[in-house]
Amino acid sequence: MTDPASDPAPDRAPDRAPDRAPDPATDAETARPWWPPALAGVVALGLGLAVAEVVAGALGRAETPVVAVGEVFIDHTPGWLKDFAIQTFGTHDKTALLVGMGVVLVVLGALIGLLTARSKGLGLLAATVVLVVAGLAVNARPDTTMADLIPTLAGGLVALPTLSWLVGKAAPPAPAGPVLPARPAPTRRSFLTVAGITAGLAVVGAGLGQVLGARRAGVETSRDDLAASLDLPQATPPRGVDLSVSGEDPWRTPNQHFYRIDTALSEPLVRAEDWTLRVHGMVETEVELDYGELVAMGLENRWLTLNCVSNEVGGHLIGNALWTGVPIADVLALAKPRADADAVRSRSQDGWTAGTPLDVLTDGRDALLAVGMNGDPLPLAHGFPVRMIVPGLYGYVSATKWVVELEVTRFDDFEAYWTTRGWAEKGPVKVASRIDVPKGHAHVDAGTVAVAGVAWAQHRGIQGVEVRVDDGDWNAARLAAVPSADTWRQWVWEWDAQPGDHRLQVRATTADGEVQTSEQAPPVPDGASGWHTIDVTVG
Ligand SMILES: Nc1nc2c(c(=O)[nH]1)N[C@H]1C(S)=C(S)[C@@H](COP(=O)(O)O)O[C@H]1N2
Ligand SMILES: [Mo]
Repeated sequence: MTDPASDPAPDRAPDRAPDRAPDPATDAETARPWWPPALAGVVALGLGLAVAEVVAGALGRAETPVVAVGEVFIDHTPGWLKDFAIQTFGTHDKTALLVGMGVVLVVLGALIGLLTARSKGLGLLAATVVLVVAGLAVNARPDTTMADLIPTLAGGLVALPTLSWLVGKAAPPAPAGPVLPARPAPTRRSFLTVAGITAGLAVVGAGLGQVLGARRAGVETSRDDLAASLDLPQATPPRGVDLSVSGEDPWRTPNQHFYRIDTALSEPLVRAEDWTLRVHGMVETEVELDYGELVAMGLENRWLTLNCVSNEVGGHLIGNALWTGVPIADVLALAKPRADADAVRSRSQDGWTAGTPLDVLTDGRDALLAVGMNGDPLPLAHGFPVRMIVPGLYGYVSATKWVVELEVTRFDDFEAYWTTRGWAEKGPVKVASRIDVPKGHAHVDAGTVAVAGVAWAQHRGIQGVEVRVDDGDWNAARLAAVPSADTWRQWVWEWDAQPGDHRLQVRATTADGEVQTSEQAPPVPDGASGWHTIDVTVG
């Protein structure tokens, strides 16, 4: 394969059993297991990626090759695949993507290792192509500069020589001709080398954890300081909102149980001290606020229910919390939107955008730039330090997390993140209801059975919920109290359950008289509809 002079194999010839006739063909196969070069490729790639992570951590950059490729993948995922991922993995869709990327990386590393063993030139070329693709992915992310390429380059600078060296150890060049005996399999030495490298990798990985941890810790500290200084309220639910039917979700969703949906593979890490909000576009005066200035405008506390347009009928991509924040209308008023504007394009620190009707933000409803959630500063995953929350609109058109920019504009002049991917430009919440108790396909005892759940039509409110059994008459459920029209509302109906298989259905009516439609629609393009229906067995 390469220069035979570099092969020290002849020295080893005496090790060989003297009675065995040299057979280079079979020796080449038995003496060289396929896996050492493959493992070498995986280790080299892994080391390169680890180095990139560490360098990114040290530089305070979020765009590592893995994150960038993952995020580019997310941004280019067709709608149907995103829906499939959310349906299949729910809020674990990111874990699924990372596991999938891990598998692809292992296979890629192995293939590059094997290729390098066959031809060093081709192998290194393939590795370089991977590096360039990673660099292009980083470059494709919004707001990246040349400096964001440093982690990827550093990873490549380590991975390429490691690949060449490790594969050389794992698969030494073949003997030059049939007269030379094949050298014995270098399994022990290469194994030790690989093991050593892997151990080194583990150390690097631990270092990586430390560095990234430190950066995250800076943001966590910023958050802890605010927990002490912001004077957030106790998030005690008002009286009468919880019917406390066993098996039902609590009316107030604890932060750690609040669903999470976003396109960020690594949470944007923004310290409150570094945060600013720019309000610009079709305004009389551009405004820029820092965190202290925002909070000084006056904090309000509002119970608001947030849900995702991707939620299926009966789904759980919905939560209710006490949000603390400043009315968006107050901030917009500082900038004075021009009369011909009709939209606000909000932008997150990682470049995600939402388009919200300007009239919705200024019609007096409790649309907030929120800093607190259930009495705590916003959790990192829910948009620390500041996010938007607008009662009555799905999250994808209104609930921008890690928000840093409000651009007053016109719907005719832009498209927001999900609008370019087949979702509706406007996303008012559809009236919906869900049966939580009993569970679908449950077996329950005959007699009185509490059928219970929630209904929502944020900003319009729920005035009635009805349940029916086996296409029979509709029965009015008892409704819990609510502090405003902006939250979901619990309901319960006592069912005199007779033995047999039964079908339960629920529908809600809004305070302004709209009865929830039976017409089934999928989440795309503007939210699911239809009655939640479950089958239970009584006996
Ligand atoms: N920066 C950013 N904000 C975002 C998103 C996102 O991908 N990036 N997703 C939106 C969507 S689709 C929803 S449903 C809500 C979810 O908010 P949560 O994760 O706090 O529940 O956030 C919205 N805000
Ligand atoms: Mo969403």
